[in-house]
Amino acid sequence: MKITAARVIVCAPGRNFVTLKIETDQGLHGIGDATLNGREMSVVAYLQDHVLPCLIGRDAHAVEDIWQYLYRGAYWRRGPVTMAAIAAVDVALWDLKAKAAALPLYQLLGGASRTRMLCYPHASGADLPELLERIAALRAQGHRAARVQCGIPGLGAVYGVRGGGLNQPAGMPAEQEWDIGAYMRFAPHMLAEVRDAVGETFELLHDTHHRITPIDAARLAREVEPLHLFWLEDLVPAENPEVYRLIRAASTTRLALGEVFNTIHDCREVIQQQLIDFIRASPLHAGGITHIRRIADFAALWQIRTACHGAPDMSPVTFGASLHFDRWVPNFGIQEYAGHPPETAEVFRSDWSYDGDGHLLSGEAPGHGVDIDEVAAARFPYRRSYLATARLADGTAWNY
Ligand code: KDG
Ligand code: MG
Repeated sequence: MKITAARVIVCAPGRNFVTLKIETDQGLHGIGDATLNGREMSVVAYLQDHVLPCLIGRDAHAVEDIWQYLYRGAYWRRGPVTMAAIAAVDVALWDLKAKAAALPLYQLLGGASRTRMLCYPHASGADLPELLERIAALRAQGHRAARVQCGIPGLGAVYGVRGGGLNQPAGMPAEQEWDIGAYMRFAPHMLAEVRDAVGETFELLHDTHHRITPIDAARLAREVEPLHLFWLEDLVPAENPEVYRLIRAASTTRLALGEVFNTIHDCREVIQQQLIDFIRASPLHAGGITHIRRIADFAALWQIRTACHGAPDMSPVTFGASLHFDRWVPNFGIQEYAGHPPETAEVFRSDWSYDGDGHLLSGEAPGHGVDIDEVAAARFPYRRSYLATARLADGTAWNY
């Protein structure tokens, strides 16, 4: 099965998505996602200018060899742009291989390890009553877990709360004020109130989005320990993984990390030193199915579980591919299920489903089960947009 054509489709049905479509001489096509939120066009250029010309004429079944060729052959390894581009090719080729075999992708990975996948949607509120209402609505839909984020008294828009600044269209990136002290005073109280309202059996997750310091992170993890959270995510950036030792030593609150990791090398130290409990690497930003399998197997040695990043800024293609990975991976933990804007479904057709009981089903169609309608995609042209940015009250640039 030879690759005859490969092209990039950029569209914005609700938000920007970059999709790679690979066609073959067998009349089959495969789809991959190359969306890098706020930096979309850099991956488009990487693919169009440097990767796609090297794909034409290659054997589409040679998934591993093409991965190695793109990774080693570039000389300049790793990084979000490179790895998202390689991921798009890899996921499209796995899609093709599974379609050629007329099997759902999880069967090619080794078959199902489970029938359904525990998932967590997002719940947020400008204040606690609104957050509790939102959690109640999710519970009414059968959900058993939720990521809970809340507006912080004294601060304006914050990460994770609806209207909190994700992807401002065009113009300059929005700037939001951040205050570690205000967060540290409010977060333990907010999480305690939520735990009190939902009881012990509903799973609570919370994302700090890299915004506090190691010692504050250690304190937060210790203070919320009695609440038995499913996890605290991204307490501090992990460019220097050593800082997680301090947090780990302070408490037994479970920790999740890794949505911004690109390769197994980013994950190595936090896994090998047992500094986390869940690895958030996804088949988009960490080099496709071929590479996250390696990360998951490595994590399994330390009994660390997977939790694929499933934010709205990753296309339904990544979500479909993640669910097939989740269906197979022995050390599965949970799948993020943040959903997409309604227009997204006009462009992408997906065969996964929600079972009404807190779990996702991966679907049985050949491939990863997601396809793009290019005519519909053309109705939603790309618009430059950014994540918001954060500054402390004195003007210091901070982590968004
Ligand atoms: O582009 C950034 C988002 O993917 C990120 O903010 C989402 O932290 C996130 C999460 O846990 O879904
Ligand atoms: Mg996160």
